[in-house]
Amino acid sequence: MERRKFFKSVGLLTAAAYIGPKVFGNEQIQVKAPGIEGVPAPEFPPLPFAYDALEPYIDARTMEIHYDKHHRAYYTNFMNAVKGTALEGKPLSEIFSTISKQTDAVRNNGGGYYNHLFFWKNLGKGSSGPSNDLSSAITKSFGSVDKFKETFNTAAKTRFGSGWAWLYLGTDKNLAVASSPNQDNPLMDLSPVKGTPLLTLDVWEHAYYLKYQNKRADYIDAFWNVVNWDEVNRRYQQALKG
Ligand code: MN3
Repeated sequence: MERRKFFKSVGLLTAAAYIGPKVFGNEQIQVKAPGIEGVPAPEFPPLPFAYDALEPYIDARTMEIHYDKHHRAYYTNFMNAVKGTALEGKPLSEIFSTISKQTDAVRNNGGGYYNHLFFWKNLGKGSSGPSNDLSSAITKSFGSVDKFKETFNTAAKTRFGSGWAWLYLGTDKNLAVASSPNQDNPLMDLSPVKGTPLLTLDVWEHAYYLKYQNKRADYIDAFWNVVNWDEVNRRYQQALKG
């Protein structure tokens, strides 16, 4: 089974369920559902592709440091921040819905843990593009798919300092684009933009500096070559039901 289809069939709702190991070609990886929509995984979840899978658009060295150092630190610090508290074992969506009452450690590291899990899953090569349903919704909200990309690019380019760009389904069931500072996201109660995230891009310098240095715009343009639209389409269908 092709890996993307495998992940799709596994779904994300069985948060801590152990599924692996599975062999994909020559590559053996431990597969666990990553807890994006459930409780935090008991172990740091695997990257769903090899470090060099997104070359040349996102280089292997950046992916390795980004996943194994930055993301892992958010995971570890988040797990330590909730250990022994009422938040331990709670679904991330529930924690985010009361994040204004939590510590900075929970907000920053919980956001960092979740946002990167979410980001990895919307990266990959070989998907064809938005589904007919998603294309129609994009056209309704932005005028066209190209205009949507321009809007998203502007949000990503103009986020001052560190943060994320998002396509999300708003509470009015319309698509919208926004950026968030630091490790905030549209699931957080204190976020000025609220909704169900569908696609994200990390615009922290650690996400692109080794290859692109100060040229954030070039990294943003390259990103469109490695969007896993199959995952974005799946999230859209799921968000409509939610
Ligand atoms: Mn990052």
